[in-house]
Amino acid sequence: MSPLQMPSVAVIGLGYIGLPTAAVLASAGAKVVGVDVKQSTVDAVNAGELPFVEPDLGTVLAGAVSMGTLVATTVVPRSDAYIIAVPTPFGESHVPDLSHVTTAARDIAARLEGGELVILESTSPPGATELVARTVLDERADLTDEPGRPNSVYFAHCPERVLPGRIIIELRTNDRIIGSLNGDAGERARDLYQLFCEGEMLLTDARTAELAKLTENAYRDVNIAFANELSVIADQLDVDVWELIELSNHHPRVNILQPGPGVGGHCIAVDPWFIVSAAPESSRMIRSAREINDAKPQYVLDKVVPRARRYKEPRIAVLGLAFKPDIDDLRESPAMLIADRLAGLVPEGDIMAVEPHIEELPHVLAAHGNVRLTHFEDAMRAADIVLLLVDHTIFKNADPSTLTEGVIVDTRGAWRAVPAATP
Ligand code: SAJ
Repeated sequence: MSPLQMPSVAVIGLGYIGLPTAAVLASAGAKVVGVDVKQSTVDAVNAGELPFVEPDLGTVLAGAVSMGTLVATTVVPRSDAYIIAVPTPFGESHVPDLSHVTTAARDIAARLEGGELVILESTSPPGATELVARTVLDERADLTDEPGRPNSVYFAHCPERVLPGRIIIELRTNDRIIGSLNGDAGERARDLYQLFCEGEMLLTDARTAELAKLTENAYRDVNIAFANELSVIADQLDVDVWELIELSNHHPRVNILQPGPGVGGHCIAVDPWFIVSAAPESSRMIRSAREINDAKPQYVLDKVVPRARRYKEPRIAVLGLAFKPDIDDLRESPAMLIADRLAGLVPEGDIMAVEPHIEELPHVLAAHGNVRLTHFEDAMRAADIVLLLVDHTIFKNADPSTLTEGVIVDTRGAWRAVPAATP
């Protein structure tokens, strides 16, 4: 495509997905306007600076901003295509909250002239793309979703499936599911994503695309729940779960994932609830998996707290706060939840939180008064109890037997000699 034929694209929501998508589209030459409600995010992006940590994103962003193909603003502009990448949290009783999506749809509606493509990228429950279309058309009686007319608007759902820490590479190489709601919306979306994505473009309808994304994360959640349930069973039967899984995984058709202190992050712990909420009677296994994984932090506490209470003033090293290894992301982290509850349950304890990827203790932990951010070696030297919650490489490479004489609770199997299965 020549620069003159390049589409203009507005990306609504400059978070973990919207910003990288805007940056790779702009570096491919599209004229991109990133939109966010937060002025500080808009200012950072316009200065070519990253509002959060993600490998390689800084370079792509700075390049696009200096080329002039990416600018950020708080107001939705007129564009050929719109990508909605706003948060879709769940509210009371795990019911999805689509208010950010409908607000974005209304903002977009005000700019449409006919002929545009509106893509929903946010992870969404089945029917959300239809909701976007309905919201737009309710606002604008002069537009239609009947294809082929000058006043037609085209709607599609293209869920993101990138792994935090590998977003830029996976945006460019992962296959994309593209769900069309009307006319040739799918083909139009495919042409847009092909500007930066070398993966296969898998065209389907919008509902299937919505459910496919949720299915992927629910599948992983169910598999982790199996490992977590197994770890509790093995404990009861006095069997080493890590050895058990390692041995079972030698079977050619068995690949059990790794147990841990629970499931964190903003995706796997959230998305399965969207399926449960859409089909509550039929989602028995998916719901149980969520409950099993959500119960794991309390199981860990039930192991640690009685041990801590044997000491007058227990010194407890809590290793790791992030939601998974070698990242700084604390969102929905089971390790954070455990550290927070532990500090409350053992008020006389000295809780030494070790998280090499952050510089300041999160407010929720600092507020306890008995939690301090501590260097790994210092915490190991001083601890009566060592509670390993995240298998950061720095922890895995240490030899715990030389570091402490206290009690070790290793929730990740990081200090086992037996190599673990690939998670
Ligand atoms: N975990 C375990 N045991 C394991 C594997 C993971 O306890 O064997 C835990 C991790 O410690 C972490 C949580 O699960 O707390 C989730 O981590 P993850 O690496 O499995 O996944 P996320 O949340 O970083 O990213 C997922 C990915 N989805 C799948 O692998 C199916 C990613 O591709 C999605 O794009 C992302 O969710 C998303 O945005 O939906």
